[in-house]
This record gives sequence, C-alpha cells and structure tokens, in this order.
Amino acid sequence: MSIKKYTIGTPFVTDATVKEVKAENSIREYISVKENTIELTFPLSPDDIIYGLGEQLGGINKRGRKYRSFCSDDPCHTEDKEALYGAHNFFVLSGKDNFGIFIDFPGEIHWDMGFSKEDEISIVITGTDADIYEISGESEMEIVKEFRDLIGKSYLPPMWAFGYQQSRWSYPNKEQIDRIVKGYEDADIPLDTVYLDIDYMDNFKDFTVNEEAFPDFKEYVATLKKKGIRLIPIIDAGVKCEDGYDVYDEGVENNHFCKDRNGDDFKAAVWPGICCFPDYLKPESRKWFGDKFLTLTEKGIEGFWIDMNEPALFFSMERFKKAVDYVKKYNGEDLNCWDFFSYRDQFSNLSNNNEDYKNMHHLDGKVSHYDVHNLYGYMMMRGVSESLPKDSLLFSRASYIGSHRYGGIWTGDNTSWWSHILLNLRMLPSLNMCGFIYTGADCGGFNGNASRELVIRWMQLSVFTPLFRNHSAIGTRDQEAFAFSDSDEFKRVIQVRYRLIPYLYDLAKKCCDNNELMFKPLGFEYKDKLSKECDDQLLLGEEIMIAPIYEQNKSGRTVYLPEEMTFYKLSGNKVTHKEKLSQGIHYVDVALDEVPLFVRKGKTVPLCAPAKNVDSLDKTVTEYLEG
Ligand code: MIG
Repeated sequence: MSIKKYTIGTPFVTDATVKEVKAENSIREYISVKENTIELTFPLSPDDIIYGLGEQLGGINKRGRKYRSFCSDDPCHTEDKEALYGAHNFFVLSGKDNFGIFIDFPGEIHWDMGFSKEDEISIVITGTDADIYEISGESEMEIVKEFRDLIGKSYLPPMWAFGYQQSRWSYPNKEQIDRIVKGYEDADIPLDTVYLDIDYMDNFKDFTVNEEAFPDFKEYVATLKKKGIRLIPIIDAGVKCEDGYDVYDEGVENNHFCKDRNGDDFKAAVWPGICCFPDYLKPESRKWFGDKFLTLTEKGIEGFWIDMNEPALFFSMERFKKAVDYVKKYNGEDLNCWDFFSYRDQFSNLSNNNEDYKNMHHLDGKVSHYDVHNLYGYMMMRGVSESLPKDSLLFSRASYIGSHRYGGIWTGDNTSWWSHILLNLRMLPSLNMCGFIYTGADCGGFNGNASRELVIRWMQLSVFTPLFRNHSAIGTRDQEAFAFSDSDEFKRVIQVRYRLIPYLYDLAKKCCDNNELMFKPLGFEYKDKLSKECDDQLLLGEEIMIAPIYEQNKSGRTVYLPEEMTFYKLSGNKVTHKEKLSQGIHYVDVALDEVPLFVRKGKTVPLCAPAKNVDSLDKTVTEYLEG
C-alpha cells in the first residue's frame, strides 16, 4: 500500500488533500508533459475494470466511454453527456495490477477510458501544472481507503437529515408549505423536512425572504419545528446587482466579487437577472458570504442546499449583444440552412460559455476562472460550512474532491425516466469512492412528469440512500407521496426508511470515520464474472445487498446472488416475506408497497419501529433481519 505524488509545474493549491505527501523526484512513464497539456496513457487488458469518477454517467464500470471534468449545469442527463455538476478526478483500475489515480487539477480534463482505443486509457489535462497521485494496494477497497485517507474525513449531517424530505420548485409561500405538511399529516406519512426553492426569496436575492409570502418567517419556522418539520432554503451562487441590496453593496465595497478582464466586477445573468459572483476562492470573501447564512440560522433554519455554483451563467450582456449584432445582419436577407443554424446557435451557446468563464477572474484578477472552474462550488460550500453551526445540513450541486469534507451533494436535474433510477444506483458507489457519503438523487425525477409507479419504485431505492428527497421541477405534475391514489402504499415504503434509520446512520458514520464505502459494487467483494459485471445491484454496508426494480410494468426482477442470502420484503411495520435463496440467479416478485433487500449470510440488520419523523423515532431495536 503506498501513495506516490508526481508534481508537474506549479499546481494551483486546491486543498483537495489533507495529508502531506512528498513529491517524487522524477515522473512516471505514463505521464507526458506537452506544450499546453499533460497527458496520461495506460494500457487496458481485456478484463480490466475502471471504477470511480464520482458523479458521472455510464455504468459502474466506467470503461468504454469518454468523460469530461468540468462542472456543468446541464439539466438533460442523456447517455451522450460527458460532464455533470461535479468534477471528481479519481479512478481505480482493477485487473492484473490494481492501482488508483487522482489528478488534482482544478480545470478541464478529458478522459477517454477505452473509447477511442479499446485497449487504452488516454487522459488529457488542459494545463501544465498538476499533482498526480498514484495509489497502489492489494484490493480495490484498499486503494479507495488510502485515497480517502489522503483527502480527509467525509461530512456527516445530523440524523434528522436521514428522514424523508419533500421538495419542489417551488412551494413559494406559507400556504403552499402548509398544504404539503397537511397533506402528509392527513395521509399519515412520515416527513422531516420541506424545501424552499428560489421563489421564497424577494426577487431571487440571496438571504432575503419574501415578506408577503412569509409574513413572520422566524415564527413560522418555529411553528413548523414544533410539528417536527424543518424548512430547508436554497441559496444560489450569484448575487443580484441592485443598489441598496446590502449583500450587493457590501460585496462591491469590500471587493468580494470576481472581476472581468478589465478589472471591473464580472457580471452575468442568472435567476435574479444580472449578478455578481462572490470570489469564493478568496478566504475573506467566502467567509463574508458564509457568515450571511447566519441571518437565516438566527431565524431557526438548520439546513441549506446551495445551487447554481458551477457557476451556471445564463448569459453575459457582452455576449448577448454580440449575438444580437450577429443576427441583425441577416435581417431581411435570404437565409440558407447553414446561416440559419449559426444564427440559432448564437443564442443556444450563450449559457455557460467558456468565453465568459475566461473573462471571469479570481483573486483580484490574477487567475482566470476557466483555469480553476471546478473549484467554484467547492469553495462556496467550504465558506458556508465554516460559518454554519456544527450539525447543520448542507449540500451542494457543484463539487470537487475536497467538497466532501464540508457537505453532501445531490445529483442535480435528472428526469422522471426509468433509466434514471438505474443511473442513480450506478452513481452511488463512485460517489462514495470520491468521499461523498451524504448523497442522493431527486427521487421521482426532477424534469418531466412522473407516474405513480415510477415514484414508488424509485423510493424503493431511495429508502437506502442517505439523502432521501422527493424533488420536482416547475411545471411538472405533483409528485408528493400523498398526491397519488392509495397513498398508503407510499406510506408503507417510506415507513421502511424510518425502520432502517438507526442502521443507515450508524453505517454512514462508520463510513465517514473509517473511510469505508456505504455502497459497493458487487465486484469489490466477489470475484466471479457475474459479480464483476453486475450493474444493477449493490452491496450496502457489510450486511445488505440491494436490487431495486427499475423497469415499468414489472412485478419483479431477476437477481444474481453471488452467495447464499436471505431475501426479505418489508412493508410498513411488517416483514412480509423471508426466504433463504441459494447462490445463483433468481426471479423475485416485489409488490409496489414492499422494499426488497437481501441479507448476507451470517449478518444481521437491526430494525426499529417507524415514526412520524426522526425526532420522535424510538431507536430501540424491535427486530433483527438474520442472514
Ligand atoms: O436553473 O432553483 O438543480 O433542483 O429546483 C434551475 C430551481 C435552478 C436547479 C436545481 C433544481 C432547482 C432549480 N435550479
């Protein structure tokens, strides 16, 4: 077991790692330093498996695809996408030789993991300053643990954050929140939190609360708390440019905002309209912004989700004007197709454009944003976390390795598609490998309209993920657990979550304390071919295997058991099924109101009784599931 560090040039300090590793005197043969890039090349044998890369598309085995490290606000997670919201530059190669690679580089990286050439990994770092860590170890798990030790201990939220959570874009006022709380009460379904999306603010201005919508916010927060419900507001990365808005005025006055290439405050539009962007890379600026959260904690708020921190830029005035000028010249002209396409692209390319990222500057103009892009969300969360009281809930959309010490992440704008249940499952182990333990997807799917069956099947996976939050986009159909017919079926699934909370919380804590994985690919523990290729089942802790249903109109599914296990189905407060199953392939039936799980031989899983929220949960074990 060892870590070797190869330093090339003068890398930007990211604080991704917490352990001092002395750089080697010479670099390895797989690294080549080019004029503007650093390239890494590794041969791949036919049986090699690539694990890791955190928040990414593709299978559990990352082989055969291309990826890009560049935090991206892309709300359409189709198979062809190369980047999502996080940049997690760590992978493990498992084969004849096992090793791990972590590239500590805050800019764009291209990963060709056996796509262009089936027998080769080819990685291009778009700069000439980077730290490359090579980690060797006997097993995949040993390598992951060594890496996790290098990057420091993962964030663990308070236990109530393991309760069931309801969100939507948006519940914009007190009446809507009351409707949700009452909906859950009337249906007698447990609930711990309700989320405030951007519309709770006054004109999308961070740290404001629309007073018409929430006349006495502090008192309202307290009233909900008495019912056991916590309100979790969103905070966006950009600050509205508006004279007289204190956050903007202070930011300008104290030089807290990123600059453009002329040294003026960099401006681009997001939800509030034209915004300035706090320079979270400056310690005093991220502290200033972090301290602003205390204006809300003083009102009783105990948790936040932070968004748009890739950062998402809808457009800049400069580029918008250029686009308008460009298309003006076609006014009244005959357009051929190519003219038309270039005309159309002028506008579709306005958002999150590299030209804007290159114009944005950090550290008083010294560093171009493009070169350190992947640190922005990370440093925002760091500042917030350092200001918030201990035991706050905090999670972000954008992230880099290092973020995992300060908060969790959710996996952004998925869609109410069946394939996204599977995407959610496949991402869990790779997120864990990169240190993200408190994590989960928008249960039920964010974009699009969800069917009743999809939401309840998705819940049968989400009952196991630390963040269990139902969230949905503006304009989509109601997706709350009480919004569909026969809400008792939803209730019975959500109750299973509460029965598992002491177990799940202990497990998450252990994983944070000992650098373990909560979710493991089967191939980490079993070395037979079917286990190594298994892409739709996971191990949970040392005790459980999960195999949720992710297809429509199915009453069950095929499951592969690498060894003898006991199959359980839980529903509400009951164990509805218990059966010893032999090693091999089985078809198991699972009704909509049941949660299937498999307990490994010789292991036990404790259950408590369900409760209406975590605060009132009696953690006494009421029964054990024996493997
Ligand atoms: O541009 O705040 O991923 O969860 O509901 C969309 C509105 C902005 C994106 C987040 C989503 C949230 C939405 N936000």
